Amino acid sequence: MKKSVCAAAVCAMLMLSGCLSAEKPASDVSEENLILVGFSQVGAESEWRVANTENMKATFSEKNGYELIFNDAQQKQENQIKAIRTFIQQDVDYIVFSPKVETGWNSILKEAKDAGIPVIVTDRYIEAEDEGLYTAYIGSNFRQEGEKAVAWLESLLQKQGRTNDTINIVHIQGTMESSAQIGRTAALDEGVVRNANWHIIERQCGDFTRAKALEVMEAILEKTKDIDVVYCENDGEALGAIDAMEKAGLKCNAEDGVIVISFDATRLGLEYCLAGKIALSVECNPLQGPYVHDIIQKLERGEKVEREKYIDETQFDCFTITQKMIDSRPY
Ligand code: GZL
Repeated sequence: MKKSVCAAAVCAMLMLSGCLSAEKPASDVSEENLILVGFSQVGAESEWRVANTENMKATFSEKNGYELIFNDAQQKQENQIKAIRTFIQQDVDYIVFSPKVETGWNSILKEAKDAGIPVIVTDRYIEAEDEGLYTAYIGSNFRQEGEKAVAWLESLLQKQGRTNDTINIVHIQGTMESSAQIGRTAALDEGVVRNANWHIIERQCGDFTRAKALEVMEAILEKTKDIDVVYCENDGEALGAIDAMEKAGLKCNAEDGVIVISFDATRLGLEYCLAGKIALSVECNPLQGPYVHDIIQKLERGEKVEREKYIDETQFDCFTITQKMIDSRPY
């Protein structure tokens, strides 16, 4: 069932203006066959998020058989809830959303379920009181991303003969209660339990933004510069922390400076990796549109879909990254 109200309106307007004859649709894909998708995006807080938005818009284009209604929630869960309710009133074919935080979705998802509209959760996941509230989840295994970062840090410190040295860690967290923050934080906490010489001397929220991370890092540097590692939960935060540390005269370098750990592996983050300022950036893949497209196409054919899909991801470090690798990156 295709409900492309806007497209039909465009069609009517074109007919009235004489630009379109009644017998032929304006484009190859006939308007009434467009799949109407409502997408609620968290915001535009990071390079990662921008790449994710661009990929979703490129995927759900008219030439691919879709009409996309896009909403930017400006980092507010209440805006996402309002947007999803509007999608329901517009009777879209599918609701897709990247949830800012894990909780608080049951009621609005019940409304979508009662309206018979399938919901696909992307990027971050949610706690739902029953499985029927969403059809599929596509995103990243954030705990695993964190475990990759902690394992790499353990190995680096071992190579440097520092397994018995006191390691002072500053931890800059992402948006609190988002699954990306929960998973990446849990992995670090586990690493601290495993390594008695690791001490988290400061833990602040950088909200996945460069500006906030700069602010919190400047405040931390007022208190101490005895820092061995800064564990940032995305590249934007890493850049902000590096800005602050360099302003305070600290060197960011895995061999003889502060070790900066990051996530996302955006092109900008990898350029800092190549410059040796970010020691490690664990990839978090924002190109999720094609995965959502596959799910919708399967649902359109009445086929069963995988309920959870984690996207394959890799990692990049300052010792092995090359310009060629960066140039080949799609985001
Ligand atoms: C992770 C995503 C996070 C990124 C940040 O899937 O939700 O949000 O790591 C982004 O860059 O702001």
